[in-house]
Amino acid sequence: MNLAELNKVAVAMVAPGKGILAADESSGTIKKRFDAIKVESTEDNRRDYREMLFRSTDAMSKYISGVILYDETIWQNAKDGTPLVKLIEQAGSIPGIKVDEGTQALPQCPGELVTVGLDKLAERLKKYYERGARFAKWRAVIDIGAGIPTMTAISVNAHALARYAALCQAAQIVPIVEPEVLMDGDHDIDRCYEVTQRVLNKTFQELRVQRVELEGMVLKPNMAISGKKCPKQASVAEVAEKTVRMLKACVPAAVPGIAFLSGGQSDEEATAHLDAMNKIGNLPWKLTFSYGRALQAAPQKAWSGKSENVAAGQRAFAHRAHMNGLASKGAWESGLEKKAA
Ligand code: 5MM
Repeated sequence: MNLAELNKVAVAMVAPGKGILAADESSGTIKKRFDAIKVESTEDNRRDYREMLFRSTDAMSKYISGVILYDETIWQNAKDGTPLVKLIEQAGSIPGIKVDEGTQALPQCPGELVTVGLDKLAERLKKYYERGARFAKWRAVIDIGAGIPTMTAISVNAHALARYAALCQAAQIVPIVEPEVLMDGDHDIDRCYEVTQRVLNKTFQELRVQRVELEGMVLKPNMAISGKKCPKQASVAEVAEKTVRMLKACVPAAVPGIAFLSGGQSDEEATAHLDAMNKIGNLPWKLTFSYGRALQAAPQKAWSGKSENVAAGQRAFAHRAHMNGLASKGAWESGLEKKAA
C-alpha cells in the first residue's frame, strides 16, 4: 500500500469548494427515482441520464471532486462509445465505485440489517482499479426505533465496514466509510446524536483494530438531525452545532475529510446545514457533501427522460453543485437560491 498516494486522493476528494456526486443508485433505487419522473428504467435511459450529468463539464470540473458509480455504470459507454469513466476523468473528477452488495436481515435482530459483499471483494477491487476507480464506497444502515439499534447491529456493521476499508487500501483504493443512521423515524435530534455517536465510536474502534490508515479514508456520515416524523424539527443552527460537536468527539483529526450524505433532507436544507457547519470554522477536517438525492432530485425533474431537456437538466445539476460547493466553504447564502429561481 502506498499511503502517500491514498492520502493524495482522499485530500483531492474533499478539496475546498468541491464535493462528491453519489450516483451509485442500485437498479431498485434508480427505478424508484425514474418512476417518480415517469421514465422507464432501461439500461439506455440509465446511461443517458448519467451521461447528461457527467457531461455537465462546467459543474463537474468546478464543483465535483469525485463520482460514486454503480457496477453497471462503471462498465457502460456513452452514446458515442466513450467509457463513462473517461467522461468523469476528462472533467478532472475522480471515478469511484460502490462495492457493497446491499443489505440482508440480521439474524436474531428483528428489523435490523447487515450490509454484505465482502466475498471476493479483493478480486473485484482489482478489476475496478484497472477500470479507473480510485475510491470506493460501502454503506451500513442503522435504524432508530423502539429497542433498536442493538449493539449487535452496530458491531457487525462496523466490523464489515472496517474489513471493506482494509481491503480497499490494500488494493490502493480510498475507502469511503459510510455508517448511515437513518432519519426516517419520529426520534428527536438528541436521540440521533446519541445513536450516531455510538455508531461512530464503534466504527473507529474497528477501523483501528483492522489497521485501516485514517489518512487514507473519507468518512460519510449522517448529520445529527431530527427524525423526519419528529414533531419538533431542530433548526439549521442546532443541526450544525450538534453535528460538529458530535464529530469532534468521535472522528480523529487524521481523517482528511468528512463528506455527508443527505439522507432525505430537502435540497436546500442539505446545503444550509453544510454551510452552517463550515461557518462555525476551526475544524480539524474538511467538511463537504457526498449527496445523492440532494444533488439529483432537481436535474431528474428537469430532464424527465426527454432529450430536449438535457440542457435544463444540466443547468439544474450545475446549480445544486455550485450551491453545495459554496457551502463546503461556508460561503453560501439563501439569497443565491432565489436569484437562480
Ligand atoms: C445514491 O444513493 C446511494 C445508493 O443507494 P442504494 O444502494 O440503496 O441504491 C446511497 O448509498 C447514497 O450514496 C447515500 O445514501 C447518500 O445518498 P443521499 O441521497 O442520502 O444523499
